[in-house]
Amino acid sequence: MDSDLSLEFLRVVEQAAIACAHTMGQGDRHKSDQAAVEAMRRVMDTVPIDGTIVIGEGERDEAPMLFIGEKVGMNAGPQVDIAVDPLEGTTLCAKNMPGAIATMAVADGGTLLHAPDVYMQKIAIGPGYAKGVVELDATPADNVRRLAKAKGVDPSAITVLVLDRPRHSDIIAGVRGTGAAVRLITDGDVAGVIHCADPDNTGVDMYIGTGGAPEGVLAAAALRCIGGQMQCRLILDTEERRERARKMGVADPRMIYGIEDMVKGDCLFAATGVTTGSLLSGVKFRKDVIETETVVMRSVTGTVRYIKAEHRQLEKFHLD
Ligand code: VTB
Repeated sequence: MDSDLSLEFLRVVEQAAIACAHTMGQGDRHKSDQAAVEAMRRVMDTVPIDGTIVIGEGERDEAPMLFIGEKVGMNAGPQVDIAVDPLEGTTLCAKNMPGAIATMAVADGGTLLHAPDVYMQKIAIGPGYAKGVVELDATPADNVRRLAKAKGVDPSAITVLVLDRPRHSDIIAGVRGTGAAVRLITDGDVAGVIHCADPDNTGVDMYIGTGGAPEGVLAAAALRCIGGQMQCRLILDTEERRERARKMGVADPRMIYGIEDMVKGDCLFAATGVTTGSLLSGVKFRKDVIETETVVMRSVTGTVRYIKAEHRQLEKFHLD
């Protein structure tokens, strides 16, 4: 991870986003996902890395490409762990709703949490707060009050982002009970967590809720680069899930993971907007030009780059 592979991975997420954006609004989320996966896989193999997918499209027997354990890259250069979500928010893309992204994170080999594809409880806030100001096991109301106090504002000035699911009704009621605002999203909690890192622009102070564990590791990689706090716990509520987690190296099924437990060293995070959201603009197909917006973050330097690109050589996108 000493060498800066930002530009290489920029191309990987751009191509994945463009491929699935082509299916945007067609109502077929599997087709959208497949387009992103195939493009990501193809471009990944042109990058000079010896990569292993640790967070991917599923186990070897359930995913044809980008499965957990799959080797990717040119088999040259640094040994890296790779987490991918070629299309985070498949439904958002299929329905042409805001906030779908193509995303990935890269870190030194052996440093990313190998999370099974189960649910994960998550809480996240942005940078600038004392460690532990909010806690996964505190009540949502408590966390709002603690965060408001640390920020020096009334709870009514706090906004909490929550995935709109029936399982979150207590969280939503608890937050609202303090006078704080809840912002609901239908999908896409990788971007959701990232919103917390820039409350002045996004209006979001905190993320609370249960979403996918793979998405949790990707979000942790982003916060490792831009700062912030996160606490997570895998939901291992059946013997089968505990066994799957054990096989991936999870010794304590009740463990609370901080960012450093999920991303143990330096990392790179990249995401391209597929549909326009509050984090990134989506792919735009103009006459003879495709426009994209990508964010690339590096923890080594803390640099965050927003890259707007105009692609003119359209043959390379393999669009029919
Ligand atoms: C979560 C969230 C994702 O799907 O995995 C969610 O992390 C799944 O929750 O961002 P449900 O099973 O309740 O749909 C996303 O929203 C999109 O993949």
